[in-house]
Amino acid sequence: MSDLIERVEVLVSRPARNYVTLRLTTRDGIVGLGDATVNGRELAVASYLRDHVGPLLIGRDPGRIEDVWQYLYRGVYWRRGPIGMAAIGAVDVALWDILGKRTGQPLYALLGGRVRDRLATYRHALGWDLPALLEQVDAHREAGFDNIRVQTGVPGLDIVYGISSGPVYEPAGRGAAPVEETWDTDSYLRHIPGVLAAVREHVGDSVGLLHDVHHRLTPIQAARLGKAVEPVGMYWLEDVTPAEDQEALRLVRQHTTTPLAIGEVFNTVWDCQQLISNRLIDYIRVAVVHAGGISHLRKIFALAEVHGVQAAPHGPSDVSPVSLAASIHLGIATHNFAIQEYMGYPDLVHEAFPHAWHVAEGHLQPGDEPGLGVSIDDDLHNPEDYEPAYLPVARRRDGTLTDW
Ligand code: EZ4
Ligand code: CO
Repeated sequence: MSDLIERVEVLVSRPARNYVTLRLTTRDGIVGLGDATVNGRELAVASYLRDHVGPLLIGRDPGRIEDVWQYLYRGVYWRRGPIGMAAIGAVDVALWDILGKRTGQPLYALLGGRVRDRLATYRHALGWDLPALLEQVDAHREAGFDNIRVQTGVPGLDIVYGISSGPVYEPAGRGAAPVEETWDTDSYLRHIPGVLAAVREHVGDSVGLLHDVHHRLTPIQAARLGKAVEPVGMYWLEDVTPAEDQEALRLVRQHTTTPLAIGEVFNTVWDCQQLISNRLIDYIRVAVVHAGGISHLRKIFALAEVHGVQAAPHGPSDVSPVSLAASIHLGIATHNFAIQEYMGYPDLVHEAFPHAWHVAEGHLQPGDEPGLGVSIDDDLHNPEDYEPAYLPVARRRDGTLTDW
């Protein structure tokens, strides 16, 4: 049959930063793309795809999207985890892309059609001190964005998550080993409520303010922070405690009405089943690339919808324009989708993955090209460019390793 999968390619490349991209081609020449980038573990997922998944896809019907998902998930016996789920997610997205192109429909049309005219997004403002931070906040507001994530330096620390010396933040550092940062929770907790209050004072009431705590607090510290910032009226606090301890959020919840978001490191619905069904969070942050693709995210978001939890996927620069496209199509077609993070990309990334999705009036639009509406400029995906790059690690002042 002319529509079976004929070619499986895994591209490891570095257009400004490392990406792992899956390209499936059918016998009649339809191409589907998927993103399998796991920041700092790129070659592991590339091998998983090349050595173990690719050979199983050749000659398979790309229209059996759910069956392929179940085959790759249940058929492997060793389930879950970021590497396997990113690989399955890449295959799933590529199959949806093929279906869109075969039927001539943009992906959102196949996912049930638009439920909204435009998709809310938020941008990042970062500054070591308040004046630098407010400058970036103002720049985003002038560009038409109403929701802004604010991250800032902490007195006494030299490097802080989410901040860089230049205007563009890239979490992964090039080199053979992770950068080590020093972290001090007490200094952070003394400093951050005042910063968030000052930003609120500056922008007035109509701007959504978000802040990422990056898994660094104990439950009672997180509860204190949540209470302290209640007068600020935050859109959310993100990742206040280490993500694998689902019960931790119950304690936080009992103490504060500040909305809670978590989940960028989750890989399956089973990682957030309790959080969602017990209504311990307000926003679930799973990303298409890291939680099994469009098919699995739809299940997570459906469970969330039943329990009044909203979808708000992770969207840093290490989520490639391919996964971001998938997320935008899903967002425009999913009722309980609240907001899509959009950190932005260096220019070279936009050129390496020409895409129909775009920003219009401070919101995201999927565009109307068939499938994901993303292609690849092969000249900008050179395997020789790959360089090891790792996310940092953090230690407390006494040298103990802590969550980064
Ligand atoms: O640390 O993308 O909300 N965004 C984040 C990110 C993550 C990195 C991990 O690869 O927390 O910056
Ligand atoms: Co985050």
